[in-house]
Amino acid sequence: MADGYAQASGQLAVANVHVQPGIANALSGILNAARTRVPLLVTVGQQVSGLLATEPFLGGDVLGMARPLAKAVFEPTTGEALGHDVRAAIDIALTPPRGPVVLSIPLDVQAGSAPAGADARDPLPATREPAPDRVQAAARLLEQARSPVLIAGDGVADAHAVSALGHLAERLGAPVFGEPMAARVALAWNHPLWAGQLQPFGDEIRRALEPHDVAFAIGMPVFRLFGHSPGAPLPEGIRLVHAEVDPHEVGKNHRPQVGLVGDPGRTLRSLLEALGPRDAASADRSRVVRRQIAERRRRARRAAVAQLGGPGIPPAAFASAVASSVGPNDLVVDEAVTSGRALRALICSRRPGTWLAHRGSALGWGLPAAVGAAMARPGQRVMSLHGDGGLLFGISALWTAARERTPLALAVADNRGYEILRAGLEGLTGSAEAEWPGLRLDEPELDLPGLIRAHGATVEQVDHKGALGDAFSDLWERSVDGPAALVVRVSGRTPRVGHPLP
Ligand SMILES: Cc1ncc(C[n+]2csc(CCOP(=O)(O)OP(=O)(O)O)c2C)c(N)n1
Ligand SMILES: [Mg+2]
Repeated sequence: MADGYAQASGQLAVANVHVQPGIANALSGILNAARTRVPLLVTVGQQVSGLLATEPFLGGDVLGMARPLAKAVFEPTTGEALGHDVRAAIDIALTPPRGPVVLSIPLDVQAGSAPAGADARDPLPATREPAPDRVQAAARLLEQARSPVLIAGDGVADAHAVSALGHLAERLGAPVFGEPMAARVALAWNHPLWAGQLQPFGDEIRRALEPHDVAFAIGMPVFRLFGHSPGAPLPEGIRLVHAEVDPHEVGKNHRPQVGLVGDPGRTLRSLLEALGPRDAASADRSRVVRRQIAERRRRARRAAVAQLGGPGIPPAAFASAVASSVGPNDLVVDEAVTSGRALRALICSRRPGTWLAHRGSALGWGLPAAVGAAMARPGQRVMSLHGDGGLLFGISALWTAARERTPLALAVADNRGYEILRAGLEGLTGSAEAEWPGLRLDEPELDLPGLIRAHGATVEQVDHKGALGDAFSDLWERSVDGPAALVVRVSGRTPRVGHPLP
């Protein structure tokens, strides 16, 4: 919930959890926040310092548990140290690359006198400029490119640099791909140079980049992959410019021709300055690229529309109903896993601030994040998209939304199982027909409407295509002053994911 609140407000959010069991429970949320670079302060109670050596109930090595995931961890032993550590924790969480910081506070420190002068100061500004000679080198490479391509990560939206990215794409006449598993919108999905999101598999990335001779990746790791695939993600001979705020990422997986460490907004502005006005070659290229992208979008849309038929409510029909019911200003928080896959092709066009997605991979992020986002943006309608499996990991957030009367529309794609795992096993084994144990949620069948109702939300269920449009309008109407849910009984399988192991 704090994660969604921080993402939707653009500010630090604070979550407080109960001693060692609380941090154990919070680790998946800390993992999600770390992967999406969400600024969180997680405070956790700790046993009385003097008891810790005796391994008491509820206390222990809280920092050791959080250290591999959190950006930093603190456990002050005095009131003065507490004041210092709170300030340091907030600064670290908010300094790009942002992330969760854990502050464990022993009970005796909590009960001691309040630290003096603990007011937080303004966070450190993200003003880091990339080195000017590197900017010049990157500009030369991009200028001489026959066919440049841009790949934009979540860091672009984090740095409020989306329009600068659009200017660079126009300046170069280059298509813009989104990084795999992006959580944010790096360029409006209906921008004529937006080429769509890369898939998190090396061979699919390579195929997308193959026509190009220079790739400029900004605000992202190059690349965070989901699974094995044959060959490397970068085509042979392509030259890479990698711009990132985190120096650890530059050259970690692929050595760039030019590495730029700095704030993505400043990097883009410096590059645009170094490049100067657009030349005729870029303008020509831009026309060709726009045509190619428009044609590719038409093809993707046709392919998605072809999946709307068939018995029951296929996953694409769920996505299509969402695409039709969501307005340009509504915020979509997407953990629909397989059932949301066709959304982009079905023109649910999104611009920055209207879409958040699951990047951390610890299930159960979506519903709580949507509740937090709705609290942070009281004037904006929020729709949470969920699979039935993931819903079970975070359903208690619905009770909080009911209690706080948080307006929220929850659309659950109920395929009665963990479809992504079946599709992934099909990818690994090549077998579509195998029945894998433990992937179905239908024996006994879960009473999802009952479960939702028990948490204080209104709920309807829909199981035929013809009723979808009205059901989604009704969902928005029911969600005006509290949480409302629609359970969509989705049928049929989704395409395989991934490849067999070598
Ligand atoms: C905490 C956690 N446990 C297990 C997983 C593995 N996992 C990823 S997706 C998924 C199934 C999701 O099911 P559902 O939300 O119904 O979406 P569907 O795949 O059916 O579209 C599972 C179990 C995970 N990502 N996180
Ligand atoms: Mg499911």
